[in-house]
Amino acid sequence: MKLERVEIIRVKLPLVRPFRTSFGEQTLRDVLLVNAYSTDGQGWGECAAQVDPYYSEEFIDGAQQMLERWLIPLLLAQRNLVPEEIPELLYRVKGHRSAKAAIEMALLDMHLRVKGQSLSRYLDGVRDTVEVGVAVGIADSISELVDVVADYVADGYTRVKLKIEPGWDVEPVRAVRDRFGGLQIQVDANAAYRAEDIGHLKKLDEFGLLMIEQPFEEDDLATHALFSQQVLTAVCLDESIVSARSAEAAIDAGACSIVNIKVGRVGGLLESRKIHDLCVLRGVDVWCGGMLESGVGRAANVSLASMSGFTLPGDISASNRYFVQDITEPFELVGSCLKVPTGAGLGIAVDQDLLTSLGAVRTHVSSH
Ligand code: OSB
Ligand code: MG
Repeated sequence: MKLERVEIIRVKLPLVRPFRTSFGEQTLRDVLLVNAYSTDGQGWGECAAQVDPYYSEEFIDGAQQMLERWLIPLLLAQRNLVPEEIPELLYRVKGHRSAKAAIEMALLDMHLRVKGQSLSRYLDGVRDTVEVGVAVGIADSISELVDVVADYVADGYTRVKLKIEPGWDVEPVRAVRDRFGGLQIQVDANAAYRAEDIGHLKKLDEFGLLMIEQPFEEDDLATHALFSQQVLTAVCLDESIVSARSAEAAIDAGACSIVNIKVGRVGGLLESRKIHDLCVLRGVDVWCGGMLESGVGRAANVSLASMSGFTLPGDISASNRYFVQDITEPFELVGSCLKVPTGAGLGIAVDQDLLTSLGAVRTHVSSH
């Protein structure tokens, strides 16, 4: 296939509830979509980068620059684009993984739409529904947190992830555990702790958590390994895992026993598949993380999570947990699961009229 032009679309979607983590609070999702066109058809991708460079070094305006100036021109110059070769073509550009993931997603979607094959089928998915959970932000008070969790439990969620930070950890977790005995609970610190907090974090062992996600800094495998030896709860890495190679290094170092796979963080669906395959080989559980995606990125996440190694519920909640109105058909909770799209490619349609009415800003990139 020959890439002819790409449209980058930016649109802001307000969140139904502010989302607070150790690195800040978000009240809206600043969405960047990529719509790629070839002679054969078109496809969609979404960039997972956030507004601020607080989760990782990427930020959404920087990702747009990267796509416009470097990544898309590089791909427009190819006479024959084969999706499997995209990571190698983009390798020359250092980092900027979520920008790379966005254009790779659009080209895979385009390729699979032409082939008439779903992304799940392409990835050898084995499930037609996937178990999901919900990520719960830091609240103003413990009673407010318990109320928010109660709403999600009423919706059907059976697994919650509580965001923690120093000063908001043992007591909020205790309150949720006391109130919801059978609920699966895990916590995510987004790298907010240091080695001297190990003793304190070990107090979380009494709550039977599914895992503790990324307690320490992203480049600090040593402290994660030390902590893993001392804590009973499973340690999961998010920010530290940026490639299959870094996943292997983390596993070899004993830094984690669970890996969170995020398409954007690792540079695309193809690298995500590599990490999945590695973890299956090494007996490490994986699950699909989320970055507050719209229906486009959500479709990719649900399809990825249909692969056999995704044995833990993903941070892939129903659309209405994030937005009043999504820009695709909404993903809805069925029990505690989402349905895997079966249509070709991502299996979703983007509502172009809605994008326009929401004031979407479009930038065209082509070689002429
Ligand atoms: O650490 O998993 C994270 C959102 C933005 C940046 C980082 C993270 C998150 C989430 C959101 O936890 C999970 C979701 O999309 O539901
Ligand atoms: Mg995380």
